[in-house]
This record gives sequence, structure tokens and C-alpha cells, in this order.
Amino acid sequence: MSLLRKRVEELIPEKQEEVKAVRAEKGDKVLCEVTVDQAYGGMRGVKSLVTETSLLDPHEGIRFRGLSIPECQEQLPKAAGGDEPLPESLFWLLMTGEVPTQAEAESLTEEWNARSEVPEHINKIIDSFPKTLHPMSQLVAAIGVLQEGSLFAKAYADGVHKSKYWETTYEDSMNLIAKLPNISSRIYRNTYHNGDVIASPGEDWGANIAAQLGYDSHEVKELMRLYMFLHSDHEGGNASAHATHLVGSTLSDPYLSFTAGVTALAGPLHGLANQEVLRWLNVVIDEVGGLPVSDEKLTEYIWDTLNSGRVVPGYGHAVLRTDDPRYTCQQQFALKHMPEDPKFKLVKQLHELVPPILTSIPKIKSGAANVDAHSGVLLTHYGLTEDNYYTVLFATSRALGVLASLTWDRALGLPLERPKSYTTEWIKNNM
Ligand code: NMX
Ligand code: MLT
Repeated sequence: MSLLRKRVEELIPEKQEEVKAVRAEKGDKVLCEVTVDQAYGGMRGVKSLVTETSLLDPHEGIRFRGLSIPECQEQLPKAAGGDEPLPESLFWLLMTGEVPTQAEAESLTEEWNARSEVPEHINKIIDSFPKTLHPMSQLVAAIGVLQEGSLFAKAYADGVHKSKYWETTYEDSMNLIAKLPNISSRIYRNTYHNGDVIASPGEDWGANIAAQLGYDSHEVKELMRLYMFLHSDHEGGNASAHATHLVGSTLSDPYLSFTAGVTALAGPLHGLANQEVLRWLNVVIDEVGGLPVSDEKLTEYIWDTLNSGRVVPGYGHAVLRTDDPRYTCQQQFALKHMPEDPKFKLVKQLHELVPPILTSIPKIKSGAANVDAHSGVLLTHYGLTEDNYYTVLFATSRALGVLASLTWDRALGLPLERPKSYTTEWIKNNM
């Protein structure tokens, strides 16, 4: 049995007891009341989920199992010669709540490499997707096909006892995560490089993704490790985590549950915003006739976007009320590796100009930069300019968080999610 599975197996009874005790002691405490406005308003601020892997504070940002982004960067094991956390070490942290040793993190590298092969008939199906199909649709379809290998679906059909659901959920999650670099990079190479697919070099997960996209440098491998670490998890209420959890609560297998998360991420108000940001920057550059651009012209363009009933992508958030620390962390990477990049300078300029404009509009709750305001310029700097591919990278990373959570959902026996809805008629007559 793998080191991680053994550790999870040891932790499950403790956690089950802890949850039982918490529910016995605090089960009737009120987390929040829900107003009619919240029911119409996308349930913003409704506290009604339990997710163990991470917690988001509106002013401080995300903590993965209690650790902030800088703390993770300091404490989590890294690749030899690298400064950024290995995604493997973050996954171990999300699964166990513990910082892994270097050997534990490396055991995951080894295990994911061993599980990474995608069956040839599935590769052929992926190769048959038209290049015009959006990469996110290709990803959803590819994972849907991969589902034929679901061990959870097979175990369920064979009548497995509910106390063992977590075991095949864990195995499916590990297999899916292990295969994602092959799948995501195949989609990229098929769509933009005439199907010239690159075999995995068998390094760590982030380095494999970089190499298979076509980048061999230490710097891009570091960027990919950072990117995969940063986008992995954002507590349970964001649309991709919630969709995975909701579909998973029906006992749909991890492959199908994750496709729900991926389709949620494909929306422009969620993960697709990283594509939208790059497009928006490129349109600005075209329209103003190149860089640098004056603050006045840029301000005019921001207002044009708003006045034409569109959002400024990369800004605002449903929970965060200050700059996203994932933005700040990417900015630090850019300052270290590409301080003179003109598009990075444009991102910095926007970071000065957009927030005061958005906060001058009373209905907007936050004008601060979110994670998507930055990621595209980092990728563009190294030549990955195909913006409609960007959300595939976000989704690849998000698998780490939502599949760790799904494993715990099953270990804790969380039930089918099914909130109550009302009609407007009912509210008019009864409230
Ligand atoms: N540009 C223009 N209008 C905005 C923006 C923005 N960046 N942010 C919020 N608003 C509007 C919003 O559309 C809403 O308008 P209306 O009432 O007419 O529908 C109003 O302000 C109130 O919204 P908030 O309560 O401030 O934000 P909400 O929680 O509803 O939405 C987002 C959060 C993230 C959907 C919103 O800020 C947004 O659309 N931002 C731009 C898209 C984006 O960057 N999304 C990525 C988020 C991070 N991620 O990766 O998922
Ligand atoms: C995320 O990473 O999921 C986004 O920031 C959206 C969210 O948290 O609502």
C-alpha cells in the first residue's frame, strides 16, 4: 500500500470520531440565518458546507490546512534546486493535514508517474477531437471517457460496503491526477502543435506538465509547480469545488464528479476569467496601438468596458475583500523572473487603476485583483500565448483540491446534498 494511502487510512477513524463528537456537541448551533435576498443572490455568505482541505478568509486569503501561501512556500518540500513547493507535497498536505517529508512527497512523484499511462484507445479518442473544440470541452470529454476505468463505479456495482467507498475514491483520484499531465498536454499539443505529443520525462508532476507542453527550462518548471500549487483549492463554496462535491454526493464516481468541477471552471466568472484577462489585455494593446499606454487611455478603456455592460476580468471576488494572495505570489514570481516584461508592466498598471474605479461603483463589493488577473502574463512571457488553453491548467491544478475533498467526503460518509428551494409565489405568500 502506498505511503499516502496508509497515512489516510490511519487518520480516518480519528477524524470520524472528531466529527461525531463535534456534531454531538455543536450539532444544534446556528451557523447563519438565510435571507430571501441571499436565496436570490447566489447564496453569497450562506455558511452551509464543511470542507476540510482549506479555508478562505476575506481579508487574508486562502490557507491550505491552516498554512498560508508563504508558509507553504517555506515549509513544503521542493524539487531539487527549486524554490516552489512540489504540487505533490501540497496534495499530501491537503489529504492529511500534515507537511510531508521530502521522501513522502517524492513517493507521490513516483506513484503518479507509475499511474500516469493513458490507455491507447482513449488517446485515440482525444486525438480525434476537432482542433476547433474548446480545450475545456476536450478536457471534460477526455475525463468522461477515462471514467470507464473507474474503480469506484466498479466496486459500487459489485456491492461494496459504504464504509469502504473512500478506498476506491482515493484510488480513482490518484489515477486521475496521475493521468492529467498526459491528458492536458495531449490536448495542448493536438490543438496547437499538430499532434506532436511529447512523452512524459518522468520527473515531478509540475515539471512533467511543463515538459509535455514543450518547455524544458528550469524556470518554466518552477512556474508550473507554483501555478499548480496556487490554483489547487479555495475552500468548498467556489463553483468548481462545490460542483464536484454536489455531484460526488450522489455517489457519482470521481471522474464524473470532477467533470462537473471542470465545467463549472469553464465559466468566465470563474476559471475562464484567466483566458478573458489575456484577451482583454490584448484588445487594449491593439486598440491603443501598443505599449506603454498612458493611465488616461487605460482608465478610459476600463470605463468603456464597464459602460458596455461587461465585467473587468481578473477583478472582484465573491468572498475576498483584499488583493488575492495568489495574485501577490504570482507578482513576486514575475518580479523575480521577468520584471521588464511589458505585459507584466501593464498588469501592474491595471492593478493601480482598476480597484479605485471598481470601488467607486457602489454595487461592487470588491475591486481587488484576483488570481486570474496575473496568471496569463506569466504563461505568455514564456511563449504559451494560446489563451483559450489557460483554464485547462487551472482545472488540472484544481483536481488536487477537489479530489482530496471528495475522498474525505466519502471517508466521513457525507450524505446526498439537497437544499430546499422556494418559488417567488411561495415567498410572496409566506414570508
Ligand atoms: N467588473 C464589473 N462589474 C463587477 C465586477 C468586475 N470585475 N465585479 C463585480 N461586479 C458587479 C457584478 O457583476 C454585480 O453586478 P450586477 O448586480 O449588475 O449583477 C455587482 O458588481 C455585485 O457583484 P459583487 O457582489 O461585488 O460580486 P459577486 O460575488 O456577485 O461576483 C465575481 C464575484 C468574481 C463573479 C465578480 O467580481 C466578477 O464578475 N469579476 C470578474 C470576473 C472574474 O475575474 N472572475 C474570476 C474570479 C476568480 N476565479 O478564478 O474564479
Ligand atoms: C477560486 O479559486 O475558486 C476562485 O477564486 C473563486 C472562488 O473562490 O469563489
